[in-house]
Amino acid sequence: SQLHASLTQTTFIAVKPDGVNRRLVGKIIQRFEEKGFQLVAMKMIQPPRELVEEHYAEHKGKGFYNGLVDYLCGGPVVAMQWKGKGVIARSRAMMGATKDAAPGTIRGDFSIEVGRNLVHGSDCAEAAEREIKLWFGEDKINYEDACEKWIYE
Ligand code: ABT
Ligand code: MG
Repeated sequence: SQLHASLTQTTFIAVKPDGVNRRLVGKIIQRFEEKGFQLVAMKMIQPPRELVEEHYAEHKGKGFYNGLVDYLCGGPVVAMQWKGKGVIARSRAMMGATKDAAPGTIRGDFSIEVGRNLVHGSDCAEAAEREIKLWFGEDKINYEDACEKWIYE
């Protein structure tokens, strides 16, 4: 919504194991950087099954749940926090829809199947808070965004 579009937020974005194995990490990160969002935390991990089960708890019991968990813990994941105005909704738009993502979006340009969709992004503020806690713990990472200071001596 318009209200959230002007609000500075932090969201959880992850490049899933297919993205890492297909050498798409740099390209995916580049899209968010070029948009103007700020990368504030990043780590590569092989997520334990319990973490992934918790991450997708809302889908527990659904037909695709076990395959979904296998997929996300089947390889390394690049877990990130991105900050910016309206970043939660805007990054979801940049990723593309869950099914049949439009060309021009990350999923629309680089993925074919719903279960190999390369990238995750929190779908609301509550999810962002929950997922950041789950993947990063309580530690708050925050640095001053001072681009010019790091270009000019
Ligand atoms: P995630 O970023 O993985 O959460 O994807 P997204 O939010 O776009 O989609 P949701 B609805 O959260 O689905 C989670 C994953 O479950 C898979 N899925 C979903 C299916 O395989 N079949 C389905 O019918 C639905 C609704 C795809 C999603 N991501 N992956 N992998
Ligand atoms: Mg989701």
